Amino acid sequence: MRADLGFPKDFVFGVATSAYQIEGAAFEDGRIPSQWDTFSHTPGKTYRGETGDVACDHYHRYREDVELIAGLGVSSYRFSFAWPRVLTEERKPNQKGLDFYRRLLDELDKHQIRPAATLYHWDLPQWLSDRGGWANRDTVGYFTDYAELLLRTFGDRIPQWITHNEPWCASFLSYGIGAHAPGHQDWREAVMASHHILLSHGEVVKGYRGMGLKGQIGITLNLNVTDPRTDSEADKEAARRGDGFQNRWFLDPLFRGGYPDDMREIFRPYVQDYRFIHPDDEATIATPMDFLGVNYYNRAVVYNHPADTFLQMGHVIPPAETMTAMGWEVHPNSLYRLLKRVNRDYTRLPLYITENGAAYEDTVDAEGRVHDAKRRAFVEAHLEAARQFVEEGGTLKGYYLWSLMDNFEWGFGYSKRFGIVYVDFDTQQRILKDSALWYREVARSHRS
Ligand code: IFM
Repeated sequence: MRADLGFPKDFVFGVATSAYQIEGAAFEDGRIPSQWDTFSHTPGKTYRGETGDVACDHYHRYREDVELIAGLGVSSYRFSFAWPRVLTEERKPNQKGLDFYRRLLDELDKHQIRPAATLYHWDLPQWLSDRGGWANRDTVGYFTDYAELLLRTFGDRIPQWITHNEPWCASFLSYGIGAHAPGHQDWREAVMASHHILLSHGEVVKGYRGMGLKGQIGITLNLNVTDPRTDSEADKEAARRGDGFQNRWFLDPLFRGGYPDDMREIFRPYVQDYRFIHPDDEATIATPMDFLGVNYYNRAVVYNHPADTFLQMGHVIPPAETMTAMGWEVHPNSLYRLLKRVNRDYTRLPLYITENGAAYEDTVDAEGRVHDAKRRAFVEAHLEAARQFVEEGGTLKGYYLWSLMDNFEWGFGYSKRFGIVYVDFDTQQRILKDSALWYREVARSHRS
């Protein structure tokens, strides 16, 4: 087995999770409801009505889980804080919730695992969702208060902070497409939400600087490569719209000081006017940060499709043999292309792949093993693409595999397994899949 993949010695290998997907204990120790509790408990919203009430029961099993992480030999762990766990509805700190994260950080310290913390991975407190959620500008202020509490409490012991995970999902998928909480289908709300999320990112970066903390702060975007189906001008234009929707709408304000004009025009019929973008907002969003987190799963191949009323764009369905269980095309070379593009067109800041991984149908065999050869091949090919990028002078500094363990995959409930550790959701038993055994070799030989 070729274990040392040849990354520079300071390259970070990690694993990633998020609070609502693994913690469970949804009603314990003062945690208040989030929009995902409400959404998952609403009939028809998630696969078989599954919820994150128990999930991986990580809230009670964090010690064992940190041991699992340590055993993998990775040097860093990316997790998210649950906003509804650490602040009450009266916006008072919830000590029991904070204590949980303190204990988690203690365990990570004990094993010398560097924490990378995401402030927001979609579990907006329900009471804020009731007031319009991210479509309401007031949420920006509530978010900065929440961030300040965590930065004051843990700022000196967490070296890497991610303000938001995947603003595209938290806005467009949640308020426009409606597949994620709060499940609205209103493009005005969606565009407003995207703006308020980015604005809140900028405000928190400013706050972080003001606190004089020594670590790094950035944001994680879910980016892709959008290819046209043919060389026709019409398909290329469709790909440009797809790219604007997925990538440029977020990258341009963060790194070029403003939203792209073509996308502003495309959204204009829905938003009516852009009065919700105040004069200084774009400057705030572009507040310099320390790194960019990139979540990469697949590329999109699109074509011009006038019947589609939103972007006049259709998606080509990839051949079945190239798909993961999510129906996403396996395309490692597009990770390389994406990183190249980010370095070339946007920034030479350090980049981290904050998520990459795959869902496949896993089964436990008679010996209690999970032979997930496809997942291992997926990760290996993507790491190879990443390594090529680094070798050519790219600014990539780390790779976080999504995910440490099988968990609540949002609308898909527990039906999609992304973990390198198998979770039996009846018994909460954890089993290292073959991909975990391989990743362990990679991480260990990198460290030694
Ligand atoms: O599980 C999600 C995660 O919460 C955000 N990024 C994509 C993953 C797989 O769908």
